[in-house]
Order: sequence, then C-alpha cells, then structure tokens
Amino acid sequence: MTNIVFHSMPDSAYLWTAMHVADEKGAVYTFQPLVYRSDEHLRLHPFGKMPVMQHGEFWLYETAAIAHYIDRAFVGPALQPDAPRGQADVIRWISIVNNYVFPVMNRFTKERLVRPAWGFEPDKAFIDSAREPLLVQTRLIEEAVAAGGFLVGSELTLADCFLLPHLLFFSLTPEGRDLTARLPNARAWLDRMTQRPALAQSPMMAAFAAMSAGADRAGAARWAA
Ligand SMILES: N[C@@H](CCC(=O)N[C@@H](CS)C(=O)NCC(=O)O)C(=O)O
Repeated sequence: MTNIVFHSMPDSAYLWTAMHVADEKGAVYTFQPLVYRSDEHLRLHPFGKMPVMQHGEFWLYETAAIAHYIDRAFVGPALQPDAPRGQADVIRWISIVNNYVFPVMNRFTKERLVRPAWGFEPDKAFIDSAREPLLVQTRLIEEAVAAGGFLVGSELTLADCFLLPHLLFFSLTPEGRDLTARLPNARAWLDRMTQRPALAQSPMMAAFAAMSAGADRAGAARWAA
C-alpha cells in the first residue's frame, strides 16, 4: 500500500497524534517539513495549521479527519469502537481535546516551559486563568481512565492518541507534576501510554526526554494543594 506522507513542522502536537495513530495501525509514513505560513503551507492548509496528510493522490487536513482516515484505510487494530455510544465517546473526547485541552493545557505548557526557555516571561494572567479549567480537565481525565484504563473503555482509541501529547508535556510543568501526582489513574494512564511499543521511535518521546531534562529549571511557583 502507498505510504503516508505527513507535511508539518516537526514539533507539532497534532503531528505527533497523527503519527501515533499511524504507528498503532502499523501504517508506514514519511515526514516532509513545512515552512510555517509559506506559500506551500497555505496551499496545503488554507488555515495555516498542521499537519497535512498525503496518501497517494489523497490530501487531507484536520487531525480528527486524518486519524479517522488512517484508522479506516489501514489494517491493524481498530482504534474506534463499533458501538454507537463508544464511538460517540471517542468523538466527544477528541472534541474536548481540540476545544478545551489544546487551548488551555497545551498553551499552559508553552507559557511555563517554552517561553522561559526562549528568554520570555510567561503570561501570568493566562497562567492564573488556566487554573480552574485545568482542574476540571484533569478531573474528567482521571474519572474517565479510572473506569477501563483508557479514555473510552479498556482498549486504546483515537481519543487517547489525541490527549497524550498534552497531558504528557503538561506533567513536566511544576503545576502539572503536582496535579498528576494526585491523580493516580491519570498517572498510570500516562505510564501505560508512554510504554506502548508503537511510541518507541516517536519524535514526541524524544522531545519529551529532551524537555524533561530542562523542566526542573523552570522554577515556577506551585499552586497551593
Ligand atoms: N484544527 C487543526 C489544529 C491543528 C493545530 O492547531 N496545529 C498546530 C500545531 S500543534 C498549528 O498548526 N499551529 C500553528 C498555528 O496555530 O498558527 C487540526 O486538528 O489539525
């Protein structure tokens, strides 16, 4: 079967999700770097986001669509349940990640770890405003994975692949470390996810290892317990 090509910048959380889905399916892919907002980028993705997937003549953007396509087009374990309620729950979690987790948890991690690494102050107002939504998000994650070990049921689904990069890197922030330490099921989910053979060669795990080494230097104030 024709290989997938992912067009993206390399450090995109959504690229990592798409790659993780492909790796769980055993689908072979290559990576093609994009220059952010170049003519080529905007031709491939009119909204200037990433990744973009190419599979032969078929081009696709929006990670939920890409993940769904890879799951359906390739052999390998199904990453969505057949049952209507289970499938709806997977879509609900992907929607939660896209609409609530990405804008808050992912931005929080960037403010805490990436901006200081580049010599900028984090946005204090954003950090403070993120506290309540992060408590809600992590509580919901804890409750969901407590039931069957994964976000939806007892097998990995696309939903887990969408959440992983965000909770993983958030857990490197001082606040994320404190929060996840108090959420045993979410912590166990992170451990279970990061040990998946499909992620052994993942650039996400390489970035995580590199960032882990510097995370303790962030020196951010912790939230009160
Ligand atoms: N709705 C898009 C969002 C993808 C997205 O936001 N990707 C980030 C990288 S992880 C991006 O393109 N950031 C560049 C920007 O927002 O300008 C999808 O699901 O694929």
